[in-house]
Amino acid sequence: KQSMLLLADGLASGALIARYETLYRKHPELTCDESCKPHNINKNRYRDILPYDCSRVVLKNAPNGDYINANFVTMSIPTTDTSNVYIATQGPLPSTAEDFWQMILEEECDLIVMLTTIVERGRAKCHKYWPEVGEAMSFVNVEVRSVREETDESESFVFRDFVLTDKETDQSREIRHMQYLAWPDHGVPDSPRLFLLFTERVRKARSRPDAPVVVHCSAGIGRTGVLVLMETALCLMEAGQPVYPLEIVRTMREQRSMMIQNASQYRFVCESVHAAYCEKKVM
Ligand code: PTR
Ligand code: PTR
Repeated sequence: KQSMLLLADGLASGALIARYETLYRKHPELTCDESCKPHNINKNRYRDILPYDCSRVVLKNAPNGDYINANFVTMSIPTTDTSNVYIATQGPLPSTAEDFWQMILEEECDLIVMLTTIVERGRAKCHKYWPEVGEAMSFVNVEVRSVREETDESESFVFRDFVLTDKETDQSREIRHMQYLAWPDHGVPDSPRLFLLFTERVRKARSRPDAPVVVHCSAGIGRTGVLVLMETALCLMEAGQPVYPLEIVRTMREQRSMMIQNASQYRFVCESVHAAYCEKKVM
């Protein structure tokens, strides 16, 4: 409750945003050396958005080397004995879609959250790394089949089901894909209500807390950071723990640089947290 009063005050006075602006966008001591090696450099969608070496996802058995622009982000929820694990990553490029699926295979992910569209304002933001319903995409180690696709009644989200097959063992499993449509990069979602609804659906779709949920947008920092902060705040509230959004951003940025791209995204998510609190009064 105390932390919610602070949050409301900070939003009203602007102090919250001022403090956000003082945070390091990138941890000064953490290196990103792997991402800049000559054989990896073209695997980055943006030259200025690179994963820290210490938390990067290292591929084990990929045909194209062990590098992908992705970081593990672990958010622990005090007193509950659980941590939510995410893999925050960029929107795959045509040349890295295979690495993306290899990562999902190796890390045993069963949920992908996509917060971008394929094209925004005429620019390519993400490669369409999945097949049409009824079709399959095949790589060296994996095959992906799309079995279902549905748009929700608000036309803001698309939900898909894929079947991923490990070609070596011939074992298959289902992957859920949840896409948020109306959320341009550098911007905020159309409405806190829809965003909250989407975040809650993501939470329900999590199979186990320790199975990493893959979250990506175009660069994998701005919108991805907003979603991770929101889910973390909801879990903290449910556990009756205080929510200090700035601390959450700091923790995220120790694991992937620049998470939550700008002050308007930070303001939006703080307002959404406050709105969720007022709706539930769970603390
Ligand atoms: N990188 C600059 C920024 O952060 O503002 C410029 C920039 C802005 C780059 C928008 C790309 C942007 O998105 P789009 O590719 O959709 O224009
Ligand atoms: N160089 C790009 C820029 O600053 O515009 C990188 C970038 C692109 C950063 C998109 C963030 C972006 O948003 P998101 O992480 O939400 O896809």
